[in-house]
Amino acid sequence: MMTASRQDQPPPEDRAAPAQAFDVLIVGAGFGGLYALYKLRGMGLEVLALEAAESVGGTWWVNRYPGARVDIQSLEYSYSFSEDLQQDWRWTERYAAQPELLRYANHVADRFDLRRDIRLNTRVGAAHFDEVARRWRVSSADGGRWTARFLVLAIGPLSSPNLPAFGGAEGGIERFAGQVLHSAAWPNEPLELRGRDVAVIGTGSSGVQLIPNLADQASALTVFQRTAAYVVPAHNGPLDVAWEARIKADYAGFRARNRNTYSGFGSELTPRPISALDATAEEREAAFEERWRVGGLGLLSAFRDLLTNPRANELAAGFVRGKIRQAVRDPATAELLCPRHPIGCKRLCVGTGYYETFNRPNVVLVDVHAHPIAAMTPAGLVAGGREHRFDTLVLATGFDAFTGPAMRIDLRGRGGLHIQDKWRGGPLNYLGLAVAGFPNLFYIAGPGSTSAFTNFFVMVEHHVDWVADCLAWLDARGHTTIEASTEAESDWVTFVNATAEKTVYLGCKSWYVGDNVPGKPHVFMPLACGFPAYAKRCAAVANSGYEGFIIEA
Ligand code: N01
Repeated sequence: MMTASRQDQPPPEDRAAPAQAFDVLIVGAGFGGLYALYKLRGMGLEVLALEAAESVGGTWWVNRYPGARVDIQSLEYSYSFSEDLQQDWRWTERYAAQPELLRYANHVADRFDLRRDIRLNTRVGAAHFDEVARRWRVSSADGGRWTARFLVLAIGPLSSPNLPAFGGAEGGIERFAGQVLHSAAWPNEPLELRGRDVAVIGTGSSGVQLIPNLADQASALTVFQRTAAYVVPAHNGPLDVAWEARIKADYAGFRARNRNTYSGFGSELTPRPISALDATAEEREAAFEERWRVGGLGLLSAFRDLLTNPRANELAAGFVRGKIRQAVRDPATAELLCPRHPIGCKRLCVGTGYYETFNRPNVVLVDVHAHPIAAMTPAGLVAGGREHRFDTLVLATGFDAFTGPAMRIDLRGRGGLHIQDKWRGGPLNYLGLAVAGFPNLFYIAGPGSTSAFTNFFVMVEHHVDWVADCLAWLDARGHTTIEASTEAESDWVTFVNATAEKTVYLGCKSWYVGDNVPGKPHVFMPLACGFPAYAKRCAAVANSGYEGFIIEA
Protein backbone atom coordinates (compact mmCIF):
# COMPACT_ATOMS: atom_id res chain seq x y z
CA MET A 1 0.00 0.00 0.00
CA MET A 2 1.38 3.34 -1.04
CA THR A 3 0.03 5.29 1.93
CA ALA A 4 3.00 6.83 3.63
CA SER A 5 4.68 4.52 6.03
CA ARG A 6 4.35 5.80 9.54
CA GLN A 7 7.34 8.00 10.09
CA ASP A 8 7.43 8.40 13.80
CA GLN A 9 9.19 11.57 14.77
CA PRO A 10 10.80 12.26 18.11
CA PRO A 11 8.06 13.78 20.28
CA PRO A 12 8.07 17.49 19.42
CA GLU A 13 8.16 18.41 23.11
CA ASP A 14 11.54 16.67 23.50
CA ARG A 15 13.33 18.88 21.04
CA ALA A 16 15.90 21.35 22.32
CA ALA A 17 14.86 24.71 20.85
CA PRO A 18 11.82 26.40 22.40
CA ALA A 19 8.66 26.14 20.35
CA GLN A 20 7.14 29.30 18.91
CA ALA A 21 3.52 29.76 19.94
CA PHE A 22 0.70 30.72 17.57
CA ASP A 23 -3.06 30.82 17.60
CA VAL A 24 -3.26 28.86 14.37
CA LEU A 25 -0.80 26.78 12.39
CA ILE A 26 -1.71 26.10 8.77
CA VAL A 27 -0.08 23.22 6.95
CA GLY A 28 0.23 24.08 3.26
CA ALA A 29 0.51 27.28 1.24
CA GLY A 30 -1.48 26.27 -1.81
CA PHE A 31 -4.70 28.08 -2.61
CA GLY A 32 -6.38 26.73 0.55
CA GLY A 33 -3.51 27.67 2.86
CA LEU A 34 -3.05 31.13 1.36
CA TYR A 35 -6.67 32.03 1.88
CA ALA A 36 -6.70 30.55 5.38
CA LEU A 37 -3.69 32.71 6.28
CA TYR A 38 -5.29 35.83 4.82
CA LYS A 39 -8.62 35.25 6.52
CA LEU A 40 -7.45 34.13 9.96
CA ARG A 41 -4.70 36.73 10.22
CA GLY A 42 -7.30 39.33 9.27
CA MET A 43 -9.22 38.33 12.40
CA GLY A 44 -6.24 39.42 14.50
CA LEU A 45 -4.99 35.89 15.13
CA GLU A 46 -1.31 34.95 15.22
CA VAL A 47 -0.98 32.59 12.28
CA LEU A 48 1.88 30.76 10.60
CA ALA A 49 1.69 28.68 7.42
CA LEU A 50 4.19 25.85 6.97
CA GLU A 51 4.85 24.75 3.39
CA ALA A 52 6.96 21.76 2.33
CA ALA A 53 7.80 23.18 -1.10
CA GLU A 54 10.18 25.99 -1.96
CA SER A 55 7.27 28.02 -3.32
CA VAL A 56 3.68 28.86 -2.61
CA GLY A 57 1.12 27.45 -5.04
CA GLY A 58 0.62 23.88 -3.81
CA THR A 59 -0.60 21.66 -6.62
CA TRP A 60 0.39 24.27 -9.20
CA TRP A 61 3.94 24.22 -7.97
CA VAL A 62 4.50 20.45 -7.98
CA ASN A 63 2.49 19.60 -11.11
CA ARG A 64 4.76 21.45 -13.52
CA TYR A 65 4.60 18.82 -16.26
CA PRO A 66 4.25 20.00 -19.86
CA GLY A 67 0.61 20.65 -20.63
CA ALA A 68 -0.53 21.09 -17.01
CA ARG A 69 -3.59 23.28 -17.14
CA VAL A 70 -6.76 23.77 -15.14
CA ASP A 71 -9.99 22.18 -16.39
CA ILE A 72 -12.33 24.83 -14.97
CA GLN A 73 -12.44 28.19 -16.72
CA SER A 74 -10.07 30.71 -15.17
CA LEU A 75 -12.76 33.31 -14.54
CA GLU A 76 -14.38 30.68 -12.31
CA TYR A 77 -11.27 28.94 -10.96
CA SER A 78 -10.03 31.90 -8.91
CA TYR A 79 -10.60 33.65 -5.59
CA SER A 80 -13.77 35.63 -5.00
CA PHE A 81 -12.89 37.00 -1.56
CA SER A 82 -11.45 40.28 -2.84
CA GLU A 83 -13.38 42.34 -5.37
CA ASP A 84 -10.22 44.32 -6.17
CA LEU A 85 -8.25 41.15 -6.83
CA GLN A 86 -10.85 39.61 -9.09
CA GLN A 87 -11.25 42.85 -11.02
CA ASP A 88 -7.53 43.54 -11.40
CA TRP A 89 -6.25 40.10 -12.31
CA ARG A 90 -6.29 39.40 -16.06
CA TRP A 91 -6.25 35.79 -17.20
CA THR A 92 -4.81 35.33 -20.67
CA GLU A 93 -6.55 32.06 -21.56
CA ARG A 94 -9.92 30.43 -21.10
CA TYR A 95 -8.19 27.67 -19.09
CA ALA A 96 -5.04 28.92 -17.38
CA ALA A 97 -1.87 26.91 -17.77
CA GLN A 98 0.25 25.97 -14.77
CA PRO A 99 2.77 28.87 -15.07
CA GLU A 100 -0.05 31.43 -15.04
CA LEU A 101 -1.73 29.77 -12.05
CA LEU A 102 1.58 29.84 -10.21
CA ARG A 103 1.98 33.54 -11.03
CA TYR A 104 -1.50 34.08 -9.61
CA ALA A 105 -0.59 32.28 -6.37
CA ASN A 106 2.55 34.42 -6.07
CA HIS A 107 0.60 37.57 -6.84
CA VAL A 108 -1.88 36.77 -4.07
CA ALA A 109 0.96 36.06 -1.63
CA ASP A 110 2.56 39.44 -2.46
CA ARG A 111 -0.59 41.49 -2.80
CA PHE A 112 -1.84 40.52 0.66
CA ASP A 113 1.63 40.51 2.22
CA LEU A 114 1.28 36.85 3.17
CA ARG A 115 4.91 35.81 2.80
CA ARG A 116 6.00 37.18 6.16
CA ASP A 117 3.87 34.48 7.80
CA ILE A 118 4.80 31.59 5.52
CA ARG A 119 7.74 29.31 6.19
CA LEU A 120 8.74 27.54 2.96
CA ASN A 121 10.85 24.36 2.64
CA THR A 122 9.23 23.15 5.83
CA ARG A 123 7.66 19.73 5.75
CA VAL A 124 5.60 19.08 8.84
CA GLY A 125 6.76 15.75 10.23
CA ALA A 126 4.73 15.51 13.41
CA ALA A 127 1.68 17.15 14.94
CA HIS A 128 0.59 15.92 18.37
CA PHE A 129 -2.31 17.21 20.44
CA ASP A 130 -1.19 18.00 23.98
CA GLU A 131 -4.25 17.29 26.11
CA VAL A 132 -2.94 19.12 29.17
CA ALA A 133 -2.01 22.35 27.40
CA ARG A 134 -4.86 21.88 24.88
CA ARG A 135 -2.51 22.85 22.11
CA TRP A 136 -1.08 21.25 19.01
CA ARG A 137 2.67 20.64 19.12
CA VAL A 138 4.07 20.61 15.64
CA SER A 139 7.55 19.90 14.35
CA SER A 140 9.36 19.73 11.04
CA ALA A 141 12.13 17.44 9.90
CA ASP A 142 14.57 20.38 9.92
CA GLY A 143 14.08 20.96 13.65
CA GLY A 144 11.36 23.62 13.62
CA ARG A 145 8.96 23.51 16.56
CA TRP A 146 5.72 25.35 17.04
CA THR A 147 2.60 25.17 19.17
CA ALA A 148 -0.88 26.43 18.39
CA ARG A 149 -4.41 26.20 19.64
CA PHE A 150 -5.68 25.28 16.21
CA LEU A 151 -4.24 23.22 13.39
CA VAL A 152 -5.58 23.74 9.89
CA LEU A 153 -4.61 21.11 7.33
CA ALA A 154 -4.60 22.78 3.93
CA ILE A 155 -2.67 19.90 2.43
CA GLY A 156 -5.09 19.21 -0.39
CA PRO A 157 -6.80 15.96 -1.36
CA LEU A 158 -4.30 15.19 -4.15
CA SER A 159 -0.80 15.94 -2.91
CA SER A 160 0.63 12.53 -2.08
CA PRO A 161 1.91 10.93 -5.33
CA ASN A 162 1.02 7.32 -6.05
CA LEU A 163 4.11 5.26 -6.88
CA PRO A 164 3.06 1.73 -7.79
CA ALA A 165 5.50 -1.07 -7.03
CA PHE A 166 5.42 -2.67 -10.55
CA GLY A 167 6.61 -6.18 -9.82
CA GLY A 168 7.64 -5.52 -6.22
CA ALA A 169 11.08 -6.28 -4.88
CA GLU A 170 11.92 -8.56 -7.80
CA GLY A 171 11.24 -6.09 -10.57
CA GLY A 172 10.50 -2.74 -8.91
CA ILE A 173 10.98 0.72 -10.32
CA GLU A 174 14.53 0.97 -8.96
CA ARG A 175 15.63 -1.70 -11.45
CA PHE A 176 15.06 0.72 -14.33
CA ALA A 177 18.35 2.40 -15.21
CA GLY A 178 16.86 5.33 -17.15
CA GLN A 179 15.25 8.55 -16.02
CA VAL A 180 12.02 8.33 -13.97
CA LEU A 181 9.67 11.30 -13.62
CA HIS A 182 6.33 11.66 -11.85
CA SER A 183 3.75 14.13 -13.11
CA ALA A 184 3.27 15.43 -9.55
CA ALA A 185 6.98 15.90 -8.82
CA TRP A 186 8.15 17.41 -12.07
CA PRO A 187 11.64 18.94 -12.08
CA ASN A 188 11.87 22.70 -11.98
CA GLU A 189 14.77 22.90 -14.42
CA PRO A 190 14.16 22.54 -18.19
CA LEU A 191 14.02 18.96 -19.38
CA GLU A 192 15.19 17.87 -22.82
CA LEU A 193 13.10 14.99 -24.15
CA ARG A 194 13.82 15.57 -27.83
CA GLY A 195 15.28 12.51 -29.51
CA ARG A 196 14.47 10.30 -26.55
CA ASP A 197 12.32 7.19 -26.33
CA VAL A 198 9.74 8.02 -23.69
CA ALA A 199 7.13 5.87 -21.97
CA VAL A 200 4.11 7.02 -19.98
CA ILE A 201 2.21 4.91 -17.48
CA GLY A 202 -1.20 6.37 -16.71
CA THR A 203 -3.99 7.88 -18.76
CA GLY A 204 -5.93 9.92 -16.19
CA SER A 205 -6.13 13.74 -16.30
CA SER A 206 -2.35 14.15 -15.94
CA GLY A 207 -1.50 11.56 -18.60
CA VAL A 208 -4.09 13.00 -20.95
CA GLN A 209 -2.47 16.45 -20.69
CA LEU A 210 1.07 15.11 -20.88
CA ILE A 211 0.76 12.65 -23.75
CA PRO A 212 0.20 15.09 -26.67
CA ASN A 213 3.04 17.28 -25.35
CA LEU A 214 5.43 14.37 -24.97
CA ALA A 215 4.51 13.09 -28.43
CA ASP A 216 5.60 16.48 -29.83
CA GLN A 217 9.04 16.12 -28.25
CA ALA A 218 9.97 12.45 -28.01
CA SER A 219 11.24 10.46 -30.95
CA ALA A 220 9.08 7.58 -29.78
CA LEU A 221 6.31 7.56 -27.17
CA THR A 222 4.84 4.39 -25.67
CA VAL A 223 1.65 4.84 -23.68
CA PHE A 224 0.84 2.11 -21.18
CA GLN A 225 -2.91 2.22 -20.61
CA ARG A 226 -4.63 0.25 -17.86
CA THR A 227 -7.99 2.00 -18.18
CA ALA A 228 -9.07 4.10 -21.14
CA ALA A 229 -10.14 7.67 -20.37
CA TYR A 230 -13.11 9.71 -21.50
CA VAL A 231 -11.61 12.95 -22.77
CA VAL A 232 -13.68 15.95 -23.80
CA PRO A 233 -12.07 18.78 -25.76
CA ALA A 234 -11.00 21.89 -23.84
CA HIS A 235 -11.24 24.22 -26.84
CA ASN A 236 -8.81 26.39 -24.99
CA GLY A 237 -7.78 29.73 -26.42
CA PRO A 238 -7.26 33.37 -25.50
CA LEU A 239 -9.78 34.59 -22.97
CA ASP A 240 -12.76 36.21 -24.66
CA VAL A 241 -12.45 39.81 -23.49
CA ALA A 242 -16.11 40.58 -24.12
CA TRP A 243 -17.08 37.67 -21.84
CA GLU A 244 -14.54 38.82 -19.27
CA ALA A 245 -16.03 42.34 -19.30
CA ARG A 246 -19.54 40.95 -18.90
CA ILE A 247 -18.52 38.77 -15.95
CA LYS A 248 -16.54 41.53 -14.29
CA ALA A 249 -19.49 43.91 -14.57
CA ASP A 250 -21.18 41.73 -11.93
CA TYR A 251 -18.53 39.34 -10.68
CA ALA A 252 -20.24 38.92 -7.30
CA GLY A 253 -23.46 37.84 -9.00
CA PHE A 254 -21.56 35.36 -11.19
CA ARG A 255 -19.82 33.87 -8.16
CA ALA A 256 -23.11 33.58 -6.29
CA ARG A 257 -24.76 31.80 -9.21
CA ASN A 258 -21.79 29.43 -9.45
CA ARG A 259 -21.97 28.66 -5.73
CA ASN A 260 -25.53 27.60 -6.36
CA THR A 261 -24.56 24.88 -8.85
CA TYR A 262 -23.73 21.28 -8.01
CA SER A 263 -20.00 21.79 -8.72
CA GLY A 264 -19.48 25.45 -7.87
CA PHE A 265 -18.93 26.42 -11.50
CA GLY A 266 -20.70 26.33 -14.84
CA SER A 267 -23.73 28.45 -13.96
CA GLU A 268 -23.90 29.62 -17.57
CA LEU A 269 -24.39 26.05 -18.73
CA THR A 270 -27.28 24.66 -16.71
CA PRO A 271 -28.47 21.05 -17.13
CA ARG A 272 -31.58 20.40 -19.16
CA PRO A 273 -34.11 19.64 -16.41
CA ILE A 274 -35.06 16.31 -18.00
CA SER A 275 -33.71 12.79 -18.06
CA ALA A 276 -31.56 11.92 -21.06
CA LEU A 277 -33.90 8.95 -21.42
CA ASP A 278 -36.87 11.26 -22.00
CA ALA A 279 -35.25 13.10 -24.90
CA THR A 280 -35.51 11.83 -28.46
CA ALA A 281 -32.36 10.43 -30.08
CA GLU A 282 -32.07 13.65 -32.14
CA GLU A 283 -32.50 15.91 -29.11
CA ARG A 284 -29.88 13.95 -27.22
CA GLU A 285 -27.40 14.04 -30.06
CA ALA A 286 -27.95 17.79 -30.44
CA ALA A 287 -27.50 18.35 -26.70
CA PHE A 288 -24.28 16.32 -26.50
CA GLU A 289 -22.95 17.94 -29.69
CA GLU A 290 -23.61 21.40 -28.28
CA ARG A 291 -21.68 20.56 -25.08
CA TRP A 292 -18.87 19.00 -27.13
CA ARG A 293 -18.60 22.19 -29.21
CA VAL A 294 -18.48 24.35 -26.07
CA GLY A 295 -15.84 22.03 -24.58
CA GLY A 296 -14.97 21.25 -20.98
CA LEU A 297 -16.71 19.39 -18.23
CA GLY A 298 -20.21 20.64 -19.17
CA LEU A 299 -20.93 17.47 -21.14
CA LEU A 300 -21.87 15.79 -17.88
CA SER A 301 -24.54 18.35 -17.13
CA ALA A 302 -26.24 18.10 -20.53
CA PHE A 303 -29.10 16.27 -18.78
CA ARG A 304 -29.99 16.17 -15.13
CA ASP A 305 -29.44 12.43 -14.61
CA LEU A 306 -26.17 11.57 -16.37
CA LEU A 307 -24.37 11.00 -13.05
CA THR A 308 -27.24 9.27 -11.29
CA ASN A 309 -28.89 6.97 -13.84
CA PRO A 310 -26.64 4.30 -15.41
CA ARG A 311 -28.84 4.05 -18.51
CA ALA A 312 -28.76 7.80 -19.09
CA ASN A 313 -25.03 7.75 -18.41
CA GLU A 314 -24.48 5.10 -21.06
CA LEU A 315 -26.02 7.39 -23.68
CA ALA A 316 -23.39 10.06 -22.98
CA ALA A 317 -20.65 7.42 -22.82
CA GLY A 318 -21.72 6.06 -26.21
CA PHE A 319 -21.61 9.57 -27.66
CA VAL A 320 -17.97 10.00 -26.59
CA ARG A 321 -17.01 6.55 -27.89
CA GLY A 322 -18.42 7.66 -31.26
CA LYS A 323 -16.13 10.70 -31.15
CA ILE A 324 -13.13 8.48 -30.35
CA ARG A 325 -13.85 6.23 -33.34
CA GLN A 326 -14.07 9.32 -35.56
CA ALA A 327 -10.80 10.75 -34.27
CA VAL A 328 -8.57 7.67 -34.32
CA ARG A 329 -7.72 6.15 -37.70
CA ASP A 330 -6.64 2.66 -36.64
CA PRO A 331 -9.83 0.78 -35.58
CA ALA A 332 -8.01 -1.51 -33.12
CA THR A 333 -6.36 1.47 -31.39
CA ALA A 334 -9.70 3.31 -31.35
CA GLU A 335 -11.39 0.35 -29.63
CA LEU A 336 -8.62 0.17 -27.05
CA LEU A 337 -9.09 3.89 -26.36
CA CYS A 338 -12.85 3.45 -25.84
CA PRO A 339 -13.63 3.32 -22.11
CA ARG A 340 -16.23 0.83 -20.92
CA HIS A 341 -16.96 2.20 -17.44
CA PRO A 342 -19.64 4.85 -16.78
CA ILE A 343 -18.58 8.29 -17.96
CA GLY A 344 -17.76 10.61 -15.04
CA CYS A 345 -17.31 7.65 -12.70
CA LYS A 346 -13.63 8.46 -12.84
CA ARG A 347 -13.00 12.17 -13.08
CA LEU A 348 -13.77 13.27 -16.66
CA CYS A 349 -10.61 14.42 -18.46
CA VAL A 350 -10.38 17.62 -20.46
CA GLY A 351 -7.75 17.53 -23.17
CA THR A 352 -6.39 18.98 -26.36
CA GLY A 353 -5.75 16.65 -29.29
CA TYR A 354 -5.53 13.62 -27.01
CA TYR A 355 -7.15 10.95 -29.18
CA GLU A 356 -5.61 12.39 -32.38
CA THR A 357 -2.16 11.90 -30.82
CA PHE A 358 -2.59 8.16 -31.36
CA ASN A 359 -2.62 8.75 -35.14
CA ARG A 360 1.00 9.88 -34.99
CA PRO A 361 3.61 7.46 -36.29
CA ASN A 362 5.82 7.92 -33.20
CA VAL A 363 3.09 6.94 -30.69
CA VAL A 364 2.21 3.39 -29.62
CA LEU A 365 -0.59 2.38 -27.24
CA VAL A 366 -0.03 -0.70 -25.08
CA ASP A 367 -2.83 -2.36 -23.13
CA VAL A 368 -1.68 -3.12 -19.60
CA HIS A 369 -5.15 -4.06 -18.43
CA ALA A 370 -5.23 -7.36 -20.32
CA HIS A 371 -1.48 -7.77 -19.81
CA PRO A 372 -0.41 -5.99 -16.60
CA ILE A 373 3.09 -4.69 -16.07
CA ALA A 374 4.93 -7.73 -14.70
CA ALA A 375 8.30 -6.18 -13.88
CA MET A 376 10.65 -3.31 -14.56
CA THR A 377 13.98 -4.12 -16.21
CA PRO A 378 17.11 -1.96 -16.53
CA ALA A 379 16.03 -0.99 -20.07
CA GLY A 380 12.26 -0.76 -19.68
CA LEU A 381 9.43 -2.98 -18.52
CA VAL A 382 7.85 -6.33 -19.20
CA ALA A 383 4.17 -6.61 -20.08
CA GLY A 384 2.33 -9.13 -22.18
CA GLY A 385 5.35 -11.42 -22.19
CA ARG A 386 7.68 -8.95 -23.94
CA GLU A 387 10.08 -6.22 -22.95
CA HIS A 388 9.29 -2.63 -23.93
CA ARG A 389 12.46 -0.50 -23.94
CA PHE A 390 12.73 3.26 -23.43
CA ASP A 391 15.05 5.97 -22.04
CA THR A 392 12.64 7.96 -19.88
CA LEU A 393 9.67 6.73 -17.88
CA VAL A 394 6.93 9.20 -16.96
CA LEU A 395 4.64 8.08 -14.17
CA ALA A 396 1.25 9.73 -14.49
CA THR A 397 -0.07 7.34 -11.89
CA GLY A 398 -1.95 9.84 -9.79
CA PHE A 399 -2.27 10.20 -6.06
CA ASP A 400 -2.93 8.46 -2.80
CA ALA A 401 -5.98 10.69 -2.59
CA PHE A 402 -7.73 12.20 0.44
CA THR A 403 -6.13 10.16 3.19
CA GLY A 404 -2.55 9.96 1.87
CA PRO A 405 -1.57 13.58 2.61
CA ALA A 406 -2.64 13.43 6.27
CA MET A 407 -1.43 9.87 6.87
CA ARG A 408 2.12 10.71 5.90
CA ILE A 409 2.26 13.10 8.85
CA ASP A 410 2.87 11.66 12.31
CA LEU A 411 -0.51 13.10 13.33
CA ARG A 412 -1.82 12.18 16.77
CA GLY A 413 -4.89 13.26 18.66
CA ARG A 414 -6.16 12.44 22.14
CA GLY A 415 -4.42 9.60 23.95
CA GLY A 416 -1.79 9.48 21.20
CA LEU A 417 -4.38 8.20 18.71
CA HIS A 418 -2.59 8.07 15.36
CA ILE A 419 -4.39 9.12 12.20
CA GLN A 420 -3.12 5.96 10.51
CA ASP A 421 -4.95 3.89 13.12
CA LYS A 422 -8.01 6.10 13.07
CA TRP A 423 -8.27 5.92 9.27
CA ARG A 424 -7.08 2.35 8.80
CA GLY A 425 -10.46 1.37 7.34
CA GLY A 426 -11.06 4.69 5.54
CA PRO A 427 -11.43 8.35 6.49
CA LEU A 428 -13.77 8.98 9.43
CA ASN A 429 -14.76 12.58 9.96
CA TYR A 430 -17.62 14.98 10.52
CA LEU A 431 -18.69 17.48 7.84
CA GLY A 432 -15.46 16.68 6.04
CA LEU A 433 -13.90 19.21 8.38
CA ALA A 434 -13.22 17.63 11.76
CA VAL A 435 -12.10 14.27 13.14
CA ALA A 436 -13.28 12.78 16.46
CA GLY A 437 -10.31 12.40 18.79
CA PHE A 438 -8.46 15.28 17.11
CA PRO A 439 -9.65 18.47 18.84
CA ASN A 440 -9.13 21.87 17.24
CA LEU A 441 -8.07 20.28 13.95
CA PHE A 442 -9.69 21.32 10.68
CA TYR A 443 -9.13 19.73 7.30
CA ILE A 444 -9.65 22.03 4.29
CA ALA A 445 -10.99 20.31 1.15
CA GLY A 446 -10.41 16.85 2.52
CA PRO A 447 -12.37 13.58 2.54
CA GLY A 448 -16.03 13.67 3.54
CA SER A 449 -16.50 17.06 1.87
CA THR A 450 -17.53 17.80 -1.70
CA SER A 451 -13.95 18.79 -2.51
CA ALA A 452 -13.43 16.36 -5.39
CA PHE A 453 -16.61 17.52 -7.10
CA THR A 454 -16.41 21.24 -6.36
CA ASN A 455 -14.47 24.07 -7.95
CA PHE A 456 -11.50 24.12 -5.57
CA PHE A 457 -11.71 27.88 -4.93
CA VAL A 458 -15.38 27.67 -3.98
CA MET A 459 -14.51 24.77 -1.68
CA VAL A 460 -11.58 26.38 0.11
CA GLU A 461 -13.29 29.73 0.54
CA HIS A 462 -16.30 27.99 2.01
CA HIS A 463 -14.23 25.83 4.37
CA VAL A 464 -11.97 28.62 5.55
CA ASP A 465 -14.92 30.95 6.13
CA TRP A 466 -16.66 28.21 8.12
CA VAL A 467 -13.56 27.62 10.24
CA ALA A 468 -13.07 31.37 10.77
CA ASP A 469 -16.67 31.75 11.98
CA CYS A 470 -16.20 28.76 14.26
CA LEU A 471 -13.05 30.18 15.85
CA ALA A 472 -14.75 33.55 16.36
CA TRP A 473 -17.74 31.79 17.96
CA LEU A 474 -15.50 29.80 20.31
CA ASP A 475 -13.49 32.86 21.32
CA ALA A 476 -16.58 34.97 21.92
CA ARG A 477 -17.73 32.35 24.46
CA GLY A 478 -14.35 31.64 25.98
CA HIS A 479 -14.32 28.04 24.77
CA THR A 480 -10.96 26.35 24.31
CA THR A 481 -11.62 23.19 22.32
CA ILE A 482 -14.01 21.87 19.72
CA GLU A 483 -14.08 18.27 18.61
CA ALA A 484 -16.39 16.14 16.50
CA SER A 485 -18.34 13.56 18.48
CA THR A 486 -17.97 9.94 17.40
CA GLU A 487 -21.77 9.73 16.89
CA ALA A 488 -21.83 12.74 14.56
CA GLU A 489 -18.82 11.35 12.73
CA SER A 490 -20.43 7.97 12.29
CA ASP A 491 -23.69 9.54 11.02
CA TRP A 492 -21.70 11.66 8.59
CA VAL A 493 -19.87 8.69 7.13
CA THR A 494 -23.23 6.92 6.73
CA PHE A 495 -24.53 10.00 4.90
CA VAL A 496 -21.45 10.09 2.63
CA ASN A 497 -21.92 6.42 1.71
CA ALA A 498 -25.69 6.71 1.23
CA THR A 499 -25.18 9.68 -1.10
CA ALA A 500 -22.65 7.78 -3.18
CA GLU A 501 -25.14 4.93 -3.63
CA LYS A 502 -27.39 7.26 -5.62
CA THR A 503 -24.68 8.00 -8.19
CA VAL A 504 -22.64 6.26 -10.88
CA TYR A 505 -19.43 6.84 -8.88
CA LEU A 506 -19.45 3.34 -7.43
CA GLY A 507 -19.51 1.80 -10.91
CA CYS A 508 -15.76 1.70 -11.52
CA LYS A 509 -12.37 1.67 -9.85
CA SER A 510 -11.09 5.17 -9.12
CA TRP A 511 -9.20 7.34 -6.67
CA TYR A 512 -12.57 8.35 -5.21
CA VAL A 513 -12.71 4.84 -3.68
CA GLY A 514 -8.99 4.26 -3.17
CA ASP A 515 -8.78 1.52 -5.80
CA ASN A 516 -5.80 3.10 -7.56
CA VAL A 517 -3.53 2.37 -4.58
CA PRO A 518 -2.86 -1.33 -3.95
CA GLY A 519 -4.00 -2.36 -0.47
CA LYS A 520 -5.93 0.82 0.28
CA PRO A 521 -9.42 0.19 1.73
CA HIS A 522 -12.21 0.38 -0.83
CA VAL A 523 -14.20 3.26 0.65
CA PHE A 524 -15.96 6.13 -1.10
CA MET A 525 -14.17 9.18 0.32
CA PRO A 526 -15.65 12.38 -1.15
CA LEU A 527 -19.20 13.59 -0.68
CA ALA A 528 -21.41 13.58 -3.77
CA CYS A 529 -24.44 15.59 -2.62
CA GLY A 530 -23.40 18.73 -4.49
CA PHE A 531 -21.94 21.92 -3.09
CA PRO A 532 -25.19 23.83 -2.26
CA ALA A 533 -26.61 20.95 -0.19
CA TYR A 534 -23.27 20.47 1.55
CA ALA A 535 -22.88 24.17 2.33
CA LYS A 536 -26.42 24.20 3.73
CA ARG A 537 -25.58 21.35 6.12
CA CYS A 538 -22.40 23.06 7.29
CA ALA A 539 -24.32 26.29 7.87
CA ALA A 540 -27.06 24.47 9.78
CA VAL A 541 -24.49 22.94 12.12
CA ALA A 542 -22.88 26.34 12.76
CA ASN A 543 -26.26 28.00 13.30
CA SER A 544 -27.29 25.31 15.78
CA GLY A 545 -24.32 26.16 18.00
CA TYR A 546 -22.16 23.42 16.48
CA GLU A 547 -24.38 20.41 16.94
CA GLY A 548 -22.38 17.19 16.71
CA PHE A 549 -19.33 18.79 18.25
CA ILE A 550 -18.08 18.50 21.82
CA ILE A 551 -17.09 21.92 23.07
CA GLU A 552 -15.05 22.55 26.21
CA ALA A 553 -14.75 25.74 28.16
O1 N01 B 1 -4.30 10.42 -11.68
P1 N01 B 1 -5.42 9.31 -11.98
P2 N01 B 1 -4.06 11.80 -12.43
N1 N01 B 1 -0.28 0.15 -13.70
O2 N01 B 1 -5.51 8.49 -10.76
C1 N01 B 1 -2.86 4.54 -13.97
C2 N01 B 1 -6.67 16.05 -10.89
N2 N01 B 1 -5.98 16.56 -12.07
O3 N01 B 1 -2.83 12.41 -11.85
O4 N01 B 1 -7.39 4.04 -14.09
C3 N01 B 1 -0.80 0.80 -14.76
O5 N01 B 1 -6.67 9.93 -12.50
C4 N01 B 1 -4.33 4.58 -13.72
O6 N01 B 1 -4.96 3.45 -14.26
P3 N01 B 1 -6.41 2.99 -13.62
C5 N01 B 1 -8.02 15.47 -11.32
O7 N01 B 1 -8.95 15.62 -10.30
C6 N01 B 1 -6.58 17.57 -12.73
O8 N01 B 1 -4.13 11.66 -13.87
O9 N01 B 1 -6.23 3.02 -12.13
N3 N01 B 1 -1.45 1.95 -14.69
C7 N01 B 1 -4.69 5.89 -14.42
O10 N01 B 1 -4.79 5.74 -15.80
C8 N01 B 1 -7.65 14.04 -11.55
O11 N01 B 1 -8.73 13.13 -11.53
C9 N01 B 1 -6.00 18.05 -13.85
O12 N01 B 1 -6.63 1.65 -14.16
C10 N01 B 1 -1.59 2.50 -13.47
C11 N01 B 1 -3.48 6.75 -14.08
O13 N01 B 1 -2.41 5.86 -13.78
C12 N01 B 1 -6.68 13.81 -10.43
O14 N01 B 1 -5.92 15.01 -10.35
C13 N01 B 1 -4.81 17.54 -14.33
C14 N01 B 1 -1.06 1.90 -12.31
C15 N01 B 1 -3.71 7.64 -12.89
O15 N01 B 1 -4.78 8.48 -13.16
C16 N01 B 1 -5.75 12.65 -10.64
O16 N01 B 1 -5.29 12.66 -11.99
C17 N01 B 1 -4.22 16.52 -13.62
C18 N01 B 1 -0.40 0.67 -12.47
N4 N01 B 1 0.10 0.01 -11.41
C19 N01 B 1 -4.81 16.04 -12.48
N5 N01 B 1 -1.34 2.69 -11.26
C20 N01 B 1 -6.70 19.14 -14.56
O17 N01 B 1 -6.99 19.07 -15.70
C21 N01 B 1 -2.02 3.74 -11.74
N6 N01 B 1 -2.17 3.63 -13.08
C22 N01 B 1 -7.09 20.27 -13.76
